[in-house]
This record gives sequence, C-alpha cells and structure tokens, in this order.
Amino acid sequence: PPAAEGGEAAGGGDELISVGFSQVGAESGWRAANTKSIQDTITEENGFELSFSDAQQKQENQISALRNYIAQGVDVLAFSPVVETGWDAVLEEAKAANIPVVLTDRAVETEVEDAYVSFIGSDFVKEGEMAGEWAAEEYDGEGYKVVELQGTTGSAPAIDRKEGFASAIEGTDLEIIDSQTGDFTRDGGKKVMEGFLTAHDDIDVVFAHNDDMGLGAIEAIEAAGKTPGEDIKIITIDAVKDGMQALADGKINYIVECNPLLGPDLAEVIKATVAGEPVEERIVVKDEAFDQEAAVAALPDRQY
Ligand code: GYE
Repeated sequence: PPAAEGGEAAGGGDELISVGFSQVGAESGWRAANTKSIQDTITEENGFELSFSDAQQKQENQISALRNYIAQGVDVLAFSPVVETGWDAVLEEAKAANIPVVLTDRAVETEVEDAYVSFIGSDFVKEGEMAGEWAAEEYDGEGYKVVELQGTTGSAPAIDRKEGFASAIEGTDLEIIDSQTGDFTRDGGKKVMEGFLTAHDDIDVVFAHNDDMGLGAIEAIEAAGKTPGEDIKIITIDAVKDGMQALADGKINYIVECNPLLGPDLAEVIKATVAGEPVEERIVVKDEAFDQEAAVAALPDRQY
C-alpha cells in the first residue's frame, strides 16, 4: 500500500526521520569511506529515510540538491560543503522552511545567524600542523625544497591544511617552492606533480593535502625515474588503505589521519535535533598520525 509509506503520516512515534544529504563527490578514497559510513548508519533500521546525492565537486549541484530537499520538506538537511563560501542564500531558505541543517566534514563561512545546528568533522588546521611539525623535526637543517599539492580551491581542508603546514615549518629552512591544486584526485595529483618535476629539478619533499594526490605524485615521480620516499619524500593526509599501504611500502614517509567515519555522530546529532534536545555545535573528530613503522603495525586492523 504505497500511500502509507514515506514517513509522511502525521502522529505516531515510529515515523522515519527524512534526511536529505548532499555529498561533495567521489573524488577520493576518503570520500568513498565517508559515503559508506553515512549510508551504513543513516538507514531505515536506525529510523531514517535517506535521500543521498553526489555533487561531483560542484557547488551549483549541491545548492540545487539542497533546494530539492527543501522543496520535498525533509526533516533534516545535511551536507559536506565543497567550498567554504557562497551558501548564504540556500541556508536562509532552509531556515525559512524551518529545516535544521547539519554540516559534516567541511565548514562554511556564512553571515546567516544560527545557520546550522552542528558541524561534525576534523580540525584541518591541526592536521596541516601535524604534517608540518613532523617535516620540521625530520628535515630541518637540510635546506629541503618542498612542493605542495593543494586540495580543491576554496575548500576548508585545502585552506586550513595549507595554513597549518606553513605555520609549522616557519622558522625552519624548509622552503615551499611551488604550490598548486590537484583537486583532491589521484589524476590531479599526478598531472600537477608532472608539471612540478618539469619546472624544478631540486624537489626534496611533496606535501599533498590528501593521500590520493600523493599516490598520483608517486606515479609521476616513478615515471621520471626517481624513487618516491627516498629521492623525494612524501607527506600526505587521510590515512586511507591505499595511502597506508604506500606508507608501509616505503613510498610515502608520513601520513596524518583524517577520520571519515562520521555517520554515527551524524545519526546522533539528527536524532537529538529532531527530539528537541541540545546538541554540540562543534564535534571535533580525533586524528592520529603514522610513520612507516606505525603503518605496518596498523594496516591489518584499518577499517577504511
Ligand atoms: O581529506 C580528501 C577529500 O574534506 C576531509 O576531502 C575531506 C577531504 C579529504 O577529498 O581526501
């Protein structure tokens, strides 16, 4: 009987909570693990009805997905904003429709007051700092030249990781000689690294804002006849399986973790919000870091 389904009926305490989720895209191993975590926890079994869409790293796609969910009258909106700015109009529309918004993974910069109930995700500045501190500890005094593979231009993790890394190597003799976006993809990392290798013959270190770009850089370095992890050191962020494998294999030198398993926190925040209970405005996910030895030890138990 189709009329009874969809959680629209009034009354009754056992209705599903409808959630519209707009995901950034499918750009990386991190994103795949994050999507799986959300789809595994925001389930009917757990009391939710999930509408999920992939914006293919385009803000306009995210805005139209959010507008569709508002028009459908979902109970809660959640999204991982591809870039930081440009959300004010759609956040106003959600507010006017009385639909609470939860941010996962990435932050927004907005003028809208009380634009969202909670932001769940890692501290990206700290991740960049952890990467930079390790580089400073290992390599200060060598006069090393660093190239940086940035994440998506305008995204919170690209802005914050760049800032954190730069501040941590300040006062050392490590020098960033080039920095360009590889859009958080393996292919982007490979292409930008090919360009770096053509333009500079003195690269000692790559700092990539995620594992996938670091893995692309490995391909470019090997194609140029050099040994990644030795001739050119590599530091990345995420600690997904493929990255951890390359670290254990000696091709990457250090990885700062970024935990993608945000589904359980998201489920809790949504339930509390719908129940009218207070929620934490900022939920910071804890991240570790791994050197090659730690990666060998951690690999067998990694969940993503
Ligand atoms: O590090 C990268 C992904 O926003 C934290 O996005 C996320 C980043 C993650 O594409 O791999």
